[in-house]
Amino acid sequence: MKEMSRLQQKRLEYRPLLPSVLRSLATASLIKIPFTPPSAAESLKSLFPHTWGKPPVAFEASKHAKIVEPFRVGVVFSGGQAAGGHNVIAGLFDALKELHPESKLWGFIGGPSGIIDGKHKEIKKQDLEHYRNQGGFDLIGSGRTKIETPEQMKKALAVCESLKLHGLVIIGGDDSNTNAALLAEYFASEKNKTAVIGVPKTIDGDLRNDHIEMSFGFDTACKIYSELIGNIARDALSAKKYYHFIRLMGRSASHITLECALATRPNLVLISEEIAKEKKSLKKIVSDIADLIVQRSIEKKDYGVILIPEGLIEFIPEIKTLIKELNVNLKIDALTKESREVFEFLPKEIQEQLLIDRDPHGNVQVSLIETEKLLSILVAKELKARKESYKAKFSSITHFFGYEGRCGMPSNFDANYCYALGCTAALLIREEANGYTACIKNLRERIENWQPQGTPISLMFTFEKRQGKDKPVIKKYLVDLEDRPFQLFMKMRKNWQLEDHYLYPGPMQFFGDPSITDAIPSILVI
Ligand code: FBP
Repeated sequence: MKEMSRLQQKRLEYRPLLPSVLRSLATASLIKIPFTPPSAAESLKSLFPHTWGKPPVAFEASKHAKIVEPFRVGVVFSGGQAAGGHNVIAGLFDALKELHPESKLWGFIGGPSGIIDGKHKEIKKQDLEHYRNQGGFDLIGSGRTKIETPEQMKKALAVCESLKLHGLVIIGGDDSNTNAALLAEYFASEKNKTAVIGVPKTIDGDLRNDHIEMSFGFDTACKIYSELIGNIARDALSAKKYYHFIRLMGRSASHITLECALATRPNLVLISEEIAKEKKSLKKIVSDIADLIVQRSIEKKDYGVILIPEGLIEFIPEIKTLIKELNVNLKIDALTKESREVFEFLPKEIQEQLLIDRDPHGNVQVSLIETEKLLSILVAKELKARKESYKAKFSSITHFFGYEGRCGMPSNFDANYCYALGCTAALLIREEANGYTACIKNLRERIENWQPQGTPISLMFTFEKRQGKDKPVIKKYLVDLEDRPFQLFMKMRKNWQLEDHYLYPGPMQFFGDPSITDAIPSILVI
């Protein structure tokens, strides 16, 4: 037996709560949901001739048990880790066994490249013994390879055929679910019977639409970051000498930052989507932060907490243009006059990050840019320039919270949600629902009322220009400035600036008062 902490052992005993319809899988029967085809229906029909036109489906308890043969299923993690992944596999495994005890499940190793290269292992009951309700993806690992090219699809097909798979479950974000739809279409065009099923995963919370209420992992990540932010706020309030600049993960959208802001009430919170809407320049952001620091100093408060979303840099108009230009040509000499000025305004270490850190396509790796350092350096400079009006000592500490939150033990919400997603994926395989994403609706309600559904992935598509071509994609859901969570934040934030209203959420709880242990993300509740 692997050594485990006491809490790990205790969590192994947790039995995820199930929506009532998933309590007897054999009798869960499929119902079709009427739908309105999206505006791009005609183009989608021609791109997905074999999989287009199917309706969303739901499951309801019936009196009749469906008799099935044993299932053979493959499962893969795609992309960044998110808490609860192992529970998707546990739910899938248990459901397949419940549907037929001789069913088998294989895990593809190291992400989608495991499918292409045929690297897999059978997952048995004892393999899951140490992984139920635990964080991480390490049972089978994950990766960022995409199954896109005709050669990759051909290889994936050959591997699925050799394993005689009835289903292939791809646990991933918007891009992975998009690729799942392309793979589903390819399999169908080759008359292969493997049903490709997506499962919505990403801590970023940007895989949300009319069909997907929330991606898994978001809740746990936000609870972990919020604990840390609360602890830092309390330290700031106690020591009264530091400004903490905290960057929070979330490649593009600011959902994590907004959720953590509502949970902890820092003094200042930047929301990328608002900055883009207001076309705020970097200089203006810096000067606004400096204004706040000066005002707080008058109140004898030379400390504070500032939250910065990871994606911010790409939402600042002039930096976006600079990055675009650097992606085309790495040379500073090739920059336009405006971008050159912006580049020169940046601190040396950020200039270096822009020039050195490149992804495999040669693009600037925006998520590696230390925006929290960028802002703290520029704010220090700005305050120095204001020495007539600002006499205090500005001391700052920078933090980046990212990997800390992706593999924590899943919250009760994520543990239950992921297990239900795994069971739903098994039901979709039983129904041969090729090209569907497993979804759970009514997440705001009591778990027994959660509604397992399947949505054709192509129904979530819109077209976006990618590398000059129109591509079907699942649109990333950014923070909606008109929506209630942002509106509520907007109403409260003024008070947080000068008065300190910090909240200390404390560590995530697994035992005790259900209003704490079973709390769901506030952006889902509001
Ligand atoms: P996914 O979209 O694959 O879920 O990953 C999201 C994320 O955690 C982002 O928040 C972050 O910017 C990125 O992954 C980090 O990627 P990597 O794990 O490759 O460093």
